[in-house]
Amino acid sequence: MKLYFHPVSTVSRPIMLLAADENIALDMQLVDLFKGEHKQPAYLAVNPNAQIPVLEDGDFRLSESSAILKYLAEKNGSPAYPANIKQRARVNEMMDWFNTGLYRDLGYGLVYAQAFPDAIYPDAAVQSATLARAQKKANHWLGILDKNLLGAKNKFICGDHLSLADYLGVCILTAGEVTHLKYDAYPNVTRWISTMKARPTWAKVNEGFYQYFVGGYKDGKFLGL
Ligand SMILES: N[C@@H](CCC(=O)N[C@@H](CS)C(=O)NCC(=O)O)C(=O)O
Repeated sequence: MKLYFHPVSTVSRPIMLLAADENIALDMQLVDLFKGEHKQPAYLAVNPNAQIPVLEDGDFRLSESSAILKYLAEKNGSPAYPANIKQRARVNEMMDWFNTGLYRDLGYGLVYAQAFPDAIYPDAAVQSATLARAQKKANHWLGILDKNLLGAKNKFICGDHLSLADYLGVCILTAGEVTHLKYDAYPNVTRWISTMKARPTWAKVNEGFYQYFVGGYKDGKFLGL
């Protein structure tokens, strides 16, 4: 199987973590986002959305990180995607929760809206009003993650066992490190991120993310939470 990816990509990293943890063999095909390779005709033929990740399994091609995670997990009989339909539905629920509300407001609304030049509104008043709105919503989601979803008891998002939702969620939250987000006000979130970062595969999988993405923004000044 081949994975079109980039090491800094928030939604490639969960797939790389799953593959590393479960020894899933992937032929890693780097698409150089920094050079605009994803917008060239050769890659548009693979994914007209001009986005990574994309998985190829023979002549079957799949985009969307959440769908790729589930496909790989099912194919591999992964314990991170339980077969029990209610447990599986809970994992699906949490993946959607991260990927829609929290990612939209925290990732796109607060982090990327400050980090990516083409996402910054030229009008300073518009920029600050949209950031303020995203900041408020991001805090709303983080409060729920901290108190209701993780709480003091849960080691992982769906309880005692690691699931696909942890891989996806932690990569979205750590994207916040690009604009220096601090989750100190959310102790259960902080604990859960530490648990995920302590996994043996974390450092190697995330090497490129810290070097090229987080490292590139270390001197910036950004609105936090
Ligand atoms: N919903 C898609 C989002 C994919 C996505 O946003 N990919 C980013 C990298 S993290 C990308 O390719 N960005 C390039 C661009 O949009 O120009 C997924 O989950 O796979």
